[in-house]
Amino acid sequence: MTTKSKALREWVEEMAKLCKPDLVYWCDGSEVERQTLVDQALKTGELELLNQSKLPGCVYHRSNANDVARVEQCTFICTDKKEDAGPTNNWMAPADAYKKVGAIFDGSMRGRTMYVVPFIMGPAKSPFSKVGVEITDSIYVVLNMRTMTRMGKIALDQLGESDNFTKGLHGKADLNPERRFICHFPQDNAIWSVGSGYGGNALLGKKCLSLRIASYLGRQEDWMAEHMLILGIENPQGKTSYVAAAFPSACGKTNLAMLIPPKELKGYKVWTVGDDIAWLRKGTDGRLWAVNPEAGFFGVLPGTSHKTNPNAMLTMQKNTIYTNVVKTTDGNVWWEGHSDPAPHKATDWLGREWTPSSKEKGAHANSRFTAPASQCPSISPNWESPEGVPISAIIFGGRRARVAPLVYESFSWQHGVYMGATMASETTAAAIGQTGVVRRDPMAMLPFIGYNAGDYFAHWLHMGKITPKPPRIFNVNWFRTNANGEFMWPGYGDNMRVLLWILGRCDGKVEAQESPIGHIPFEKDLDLTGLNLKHETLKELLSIDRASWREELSGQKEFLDKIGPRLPSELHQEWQNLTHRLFS
Ligand code: OXD
Ligand code: MN
Repeated sequence: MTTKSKALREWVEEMAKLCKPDLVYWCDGSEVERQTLVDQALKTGELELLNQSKLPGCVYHRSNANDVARVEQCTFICTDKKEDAGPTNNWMAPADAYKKVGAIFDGSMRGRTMYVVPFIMGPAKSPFSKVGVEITDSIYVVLNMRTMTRMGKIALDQLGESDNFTKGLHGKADLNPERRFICHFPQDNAIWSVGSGYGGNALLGKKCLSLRIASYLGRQEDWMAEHMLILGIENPQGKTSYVAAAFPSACGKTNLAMLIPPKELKGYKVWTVGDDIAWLRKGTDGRLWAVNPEAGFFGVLPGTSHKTNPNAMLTMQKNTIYTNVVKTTDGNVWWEGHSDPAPHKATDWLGREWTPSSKEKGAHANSRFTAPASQCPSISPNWESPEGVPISAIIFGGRRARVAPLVYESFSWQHGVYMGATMASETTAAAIGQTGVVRRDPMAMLPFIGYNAGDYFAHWLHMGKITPKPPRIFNVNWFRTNANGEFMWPGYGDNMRVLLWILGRCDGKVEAQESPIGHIPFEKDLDLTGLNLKHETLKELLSIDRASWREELSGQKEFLDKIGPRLPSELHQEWQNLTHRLFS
């Protein structure tokens, strides 16, 4: 394969000089190439073959035990000035980072092949899309990138002679957590990631490019890169409206993106556009349009079943990479929360013998599937539309036991930005051992904002000003509990009922009641047909507990103060307005 881009050729040569691989291989994205790479990885044990009659085209990968999640403590934004990275990011000066990480890359690919992986984030030829090139020494990474992006020749064709591409260098080196760095150089449009093979750290198209670097580029170019799913809701008359939604991890984003409406809501259908990332820009009609820059799903497995997410289960029946799950003796896969009963005898994610009576869980809590989006039964016919899909509503959400009602709508774009900026989620017992710890996660972007968070909020305000018909902004909470700590809302497919209220608001068809925190539904306006929900429960789900909100106010203030001098004054103003409304 050859590239017409001189800048790309020179950069690859330079990186090869640094990493000193035995061989440099340019990926074309073909099927023959995929097969060759899989065969090689099977030989070295980097991959294992699964049962091809049950799971055609599927392979299995075990991570190094110390390398199973994103590592925020090793993730850096490297800008000339520390203030440009802001208070929510780790910072290193670019020269220091290149020196420190360069020393680890130096000679790290001796005895290995260096794969050059050109890729497009966004549909080919879309005005939204961006070309990146990832250099890596991991076949697992190449194969994941092949599913998660438009990879190979198609990307070189799109790049042509241009030098406008994100330069991503990735190497496993010795997988030593002490020598693990995920560095972003927004001013150079570059990423250096070393010492990890885990998806979020190593698939540079995903969080590194499509969120951290893209958020920086979006600010310069008047668009937004957000940690949001995108879905379409088709009504019985055949009209489809789209929403984008941001939730912190462990709040069911992939499930919502692939929702199947309850049977009582006849004639409605949900179409999946994306489950993790949205790029949004103003369309010629003055609305905000969104694309999903990814081409696949990299989803969490534990808890995924035919009950919780049938579409995800069907998506991953073929051509899927399974990472860190239980592998059965007949080459099948299983994880905690799977629809099938646990296998009698299997190996766990660490390769140890595992039975249902084993003390430890068989699948890692962050075990994953990588599957092509095109295989999802609910994939939207417009998911690769170059102009994207028009967004009617932006939805923020988190896991809040008491504070947030089931759904409420902001008074304005500015108030909606405040709602997003002060978003939070409470930790679950399973994750941390202590329940109810509130973690602020603005727009679910805390680990992904590629620059100063104060400037990021200002950019949100700016986008509202330049977009004549911006989406309405909502907040949802599927996780409200009653006095006994039990969830009050059934969640999953029934979340559709809340989405329909949201669309009713967007279409101007539904009235709402004003409360101190925003517009909340009149009980009669939520379609609860077929749902056995007591009237008192619904009332409580929609209620606002002023005492908890007053406490919440101080948590919000504390967080805003941490953002420092670049926090837009509008957000201080919104805090004051909210305080005033809650105390009046
Ligand atoms: C995440 C993910 O960590 O999508 O948010 O993997
Ligand atoms: Mn995510």
